[in-house]
Amino acid sequence: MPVFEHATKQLHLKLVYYGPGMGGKTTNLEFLHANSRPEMRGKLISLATESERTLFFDLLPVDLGAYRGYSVRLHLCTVPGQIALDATRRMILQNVDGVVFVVDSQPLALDANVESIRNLEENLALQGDDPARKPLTVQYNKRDLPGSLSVPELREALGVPAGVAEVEACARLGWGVASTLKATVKQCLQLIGNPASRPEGRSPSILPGVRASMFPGGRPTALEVRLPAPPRVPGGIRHVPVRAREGRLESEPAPAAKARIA
Ligand SMILES: Nc1nc2c(ncn2[C@@H]2O[C@H](COP(=O)(O)OP(=O)(O)OP(=O)(O)O)[C@@H](O)[C@H]2O)c(=O)[nH]1
Ligand SMILES: [Mg+2]
Repeated sequence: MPVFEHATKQLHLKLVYYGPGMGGKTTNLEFLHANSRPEMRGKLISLATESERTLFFDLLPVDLGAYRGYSVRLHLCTVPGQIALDATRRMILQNVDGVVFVVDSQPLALDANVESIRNLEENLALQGDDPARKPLTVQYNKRDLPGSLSVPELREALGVPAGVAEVEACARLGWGVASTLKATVKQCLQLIGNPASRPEGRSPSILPGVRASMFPGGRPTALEVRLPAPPRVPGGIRHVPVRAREGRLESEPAPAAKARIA
C-alpha cells in the first residue's frame, strides 16, 4: 500500500522479492545496491546464515527521483525462500505494493517455483489481498545457466498469464535486474496516477481489473486488465551494461554467518 506524505511531498512504495530458496532474490538487491548512486540509496541490510540463505529478510531503501512533484522512496525487501520460514514471509508481505517473483530457471527448481507461487497466493489471500490484482513482475532468473528451461516452458509450467510483466535475468551479472524493478514500479505508479489526489497515509495497491491467476489451482479464467496509459518512470537507478555471457557460474565460497549492513 503506497504511503503518501503530502507535507513533505513523499511517496513510499514497498516492493517484495518473492520466490524459491536460492533463486536469486538477495542477489537482485545486492546488484541494485552496488549499481545505484550512493546518494540515492540507503544501506542494504541483510541477515543471512553461513550458507548465504536469507534468514529473515534483506532491506534496501532507494530514492527513485521525482514523480509528479513527489519524491519516490522505494523499500525493497526479500523474503527468505526456505519453506520453514513462512511466518517471516507473511510478516514481510504486509502492506506490499508490488511483488517481484524471482523464478529459478533450472529444471530441478521447477517444483520449488510452483510451491513458492502457491505459497505467495496463500499468504496474499491470508492478509486480504487478491493475488490476481497485485502488481506483479515475473523475473526468469539464472538465464546464464546451461540447461535452463526455456521461457515458454517455464511460463506454461508456472501458468503465467498474458498481461503479467516478465523479464529475463541473470541477477548474478545484473542482466534484467533494473528492468525488473522498473516494470514493477511502473505498475505501481500507474495505479497511483496523481499522488496529490490521494489521501494522506496508506492507500491500497490493487489493480483495477482482474487478470488470470498465475497460481496453479487458482482462478481459471482470465479477464483483461485495463490500465491507463503508463506514466513516465523517474530515473535514479543506473543500469550497468553487462558484458558478454560467461557460461556457467559457480557459487562463490559461502561466507561465515553474518548480519550485513552494506
Ligand atoms: N548462475 C547464476 N547464479 C545466480 C544467479 N542469481 C543468483 N545466483 C546465485 O544463486 C545463489 C543464491 O542466490 P540468492 O540471491 O542468495 O538467493 P535467494 O533467493 O535470496 O535465496 P534465499 O535467501 O535462500 O531465499 C547465490 O550463489 C547466487 O550467486 C544467476 O542469475 N545466475
Ligand atoms: Mg535471500
